[in-house]
Amino acid sequence: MGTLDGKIGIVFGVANKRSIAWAIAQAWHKQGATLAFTYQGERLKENVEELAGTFGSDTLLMPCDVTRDDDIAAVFKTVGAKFGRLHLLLHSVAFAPKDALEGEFVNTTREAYRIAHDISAYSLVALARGAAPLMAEGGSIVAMSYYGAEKVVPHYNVMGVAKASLEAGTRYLAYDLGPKKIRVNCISAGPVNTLAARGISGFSEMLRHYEAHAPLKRNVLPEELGATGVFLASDGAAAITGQVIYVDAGYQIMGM
Ligand code: NAD
Ligand code: 0WE
Repeated sequence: MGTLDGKIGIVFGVANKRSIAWAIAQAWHKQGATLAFTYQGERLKENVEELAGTFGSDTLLMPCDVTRDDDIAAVFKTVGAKFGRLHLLLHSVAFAPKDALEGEFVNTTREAYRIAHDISAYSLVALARGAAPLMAEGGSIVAMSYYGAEKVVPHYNVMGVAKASLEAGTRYLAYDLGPKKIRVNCISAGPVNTLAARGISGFSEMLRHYEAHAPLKRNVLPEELGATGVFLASDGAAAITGQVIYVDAGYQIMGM
């Protein structure tokens, strides 16, 4: 007996076993959800195949570069053909060109700004629009955000501006899709050691900073993001939409 028995979901953003998307997918699966996965490109296909394969050899797996409208259309066409409906969608995708995360925000190029917003923020709108017609029984859309959306985190730069757009987009989508009983929320996670975090200089210092300053005096665990993902997907969260839920060991409440 799982909280998500009978639910069908799709997961965007698994790159490897450390991905936040994989932690949430595992938690959804444990609660009984049937899941489909997408991967960004051939480079990641094998990884995702191996992980998704642990849920059964007939797990639906599709390529999807979220900057490509035809990829997105093909994904929802295939989900529609295989399942005919959808209840859950996880957006766990972000990218900004490396240079934009190293120098000063004031030097962000038009192109880096465009790319960061296209991949990290606009994609939620495109995916929600593709999913909505399949969510005829209602649904839950969950996206991953970070504190740099609301306060300055040095070097997070254009990603912080893109996450602010993702969070505002979540509220406008929640308004549009609410009448269809589709909820849209963000999980704002504390730092987690993933592929996207690894390349960041000073990342281990950031983990130590959270340990020292967060009320819980520790970092967040991937399985705790999974548990919050299950809650937001479940009927327990039936009246929660348009929100940003902090899963950050309490760091966000601090003023100093
Ligand atoms: P990750 O590298 O495992 O996941 C990022 C994913 O984005 C990858 O699967 C990658 O393939 C995908 N992606 C990038 N460009 C894409 C494109 N054009 N089309 C399709 N997919 C694309 O790293 P992660 O830390 O698990 O990141 C997942 C989400 O969590 C991101 O939104 C990130 O901003 C957010 N987040 C991460 C942390 C952290 O500290 N790791 C904290 C808070 C929020
Ligand atoms: O959202 C993120 C990281 C997203 C990300 C990571 C990369 C690294 C490789 C987006 N684009 C790229 N581009 C690359 O070329 N996080 C919340 C993790 C993160 O990234 C930071 C952080 C934290 C936390 C960057 C600077 C400061 C803090």
